[in-house]
Amino acid sequence: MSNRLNTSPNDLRAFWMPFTANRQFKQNPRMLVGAKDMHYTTSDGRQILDGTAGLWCVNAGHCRPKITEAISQQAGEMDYAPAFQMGHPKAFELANRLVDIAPDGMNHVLFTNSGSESVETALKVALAYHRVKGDGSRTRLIGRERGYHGVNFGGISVGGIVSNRKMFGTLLTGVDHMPHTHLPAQNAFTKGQPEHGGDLATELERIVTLHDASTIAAVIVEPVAGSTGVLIPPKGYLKKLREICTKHGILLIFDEVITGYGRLGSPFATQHYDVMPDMITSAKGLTNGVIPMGAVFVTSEIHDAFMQGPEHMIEFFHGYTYSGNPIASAAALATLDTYKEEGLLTRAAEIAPYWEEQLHSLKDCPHVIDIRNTGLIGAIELDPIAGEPTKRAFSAFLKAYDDGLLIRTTGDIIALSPPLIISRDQIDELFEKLRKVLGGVA
Ligand code: PXG
Repeated sequence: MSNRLNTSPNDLRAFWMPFTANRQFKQNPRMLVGAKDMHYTTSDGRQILDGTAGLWCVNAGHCRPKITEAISQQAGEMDYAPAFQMGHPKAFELANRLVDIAPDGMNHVLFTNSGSESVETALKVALAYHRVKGDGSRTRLIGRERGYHGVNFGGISVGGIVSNRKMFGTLLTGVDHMPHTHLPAQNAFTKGQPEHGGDLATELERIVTLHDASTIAAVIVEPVAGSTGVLIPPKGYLKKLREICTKHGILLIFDEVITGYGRLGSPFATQHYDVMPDMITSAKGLTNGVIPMGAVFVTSEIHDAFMQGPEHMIEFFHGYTYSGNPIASAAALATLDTYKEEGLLTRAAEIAPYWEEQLHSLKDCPHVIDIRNTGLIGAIELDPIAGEPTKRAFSAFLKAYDDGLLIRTTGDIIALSPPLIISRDQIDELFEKLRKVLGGVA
């Protein structure tokens, strides 16, 4: 006997979809069945221009041959190897290749399977680091309002998106939050880094004074906050955070799940903003989104602090069945090859001025109250419909999909983050379509 609610093969009820209005979706599903380079193909045979690199992850564009081949070859050669107390060459090769593109000083990598797991891993490394250094009273973690650090308990605790937190009880204890940096009254329509808000970093001093530095393990922020609707760091803000953390012996974690692997025109935002954290969390673009994988970068100082005690002992009691999985490692190596061959880790820097100009040309479209950008990221904030927040942006999303363009929305903000291979003509096409969409939404 089947447990199925209905035996038809295309029954949509069994799959409880993530971060989706399930009932609305299932009434009128948007099904993607193919993808190549800058486009998806829908089940009704239409081409959709990918304005979001899937979910900020398909940085080299879709179905790139080298990555596809590497996966299929690895699947035939060795499908899986135990991740604990055993190794396989590709995971080591990948860690070395990642350290090569990472900021100087980020010399060690822990592998995970997602951005959420990278965040949990980094938070745990931070707590354990202080403890192995004999500073075990440093247990507090500091995040930021509107921050997104995935959906696991550590991540939602330090995160600051209310709807992701409010259903789940008391979360981790000993967490505090800095204020977000969204200051539309002062910064609306800024190109690149806003002038106002850098001094908000000093709020961290206030939090340190309140709790005392001796209780604080780490501060985690996204260099550019993505999911909350693209908040670019105000001038001087990240440097100031770094100074305060250094002064008080607090670890600084940059969550680069979105900004990593070329999104801003440098391999990492850390290099783009020239501010060095103690750890970097990453995922998404690491494998071009093709296979789940994340990586956490740590400095030698952190790594070496654990490498003590009897040599037969496990130094850090943490890891996943799939940490450094062979097929994921093969996919990531081929992704890094593709990025290198096509200069994609720096391409956003070349195309960003054109992107910025075209994006800001939508300033006069109906309902637009702010536009912001950095690298190959853009956001268009719409005036919400009175009493019906999120509805206007969501109808723009539906209309864009009908018109052959994939965008993301969060609240009443449209977020754009196309694959880094996008051409100028495709940028023109994207904004022409979006102009039409904005002209048509109520
Ligand atoms: N940290 C950051 C900064 C992220 O943006 C995660 C952690 C979690 O990654 P995983 O792989 O566990 O989902 C993210 C994920 C969007 C959107 O459209 C953003 C994310 C995921 C899905 C959609 O804003 N970011």
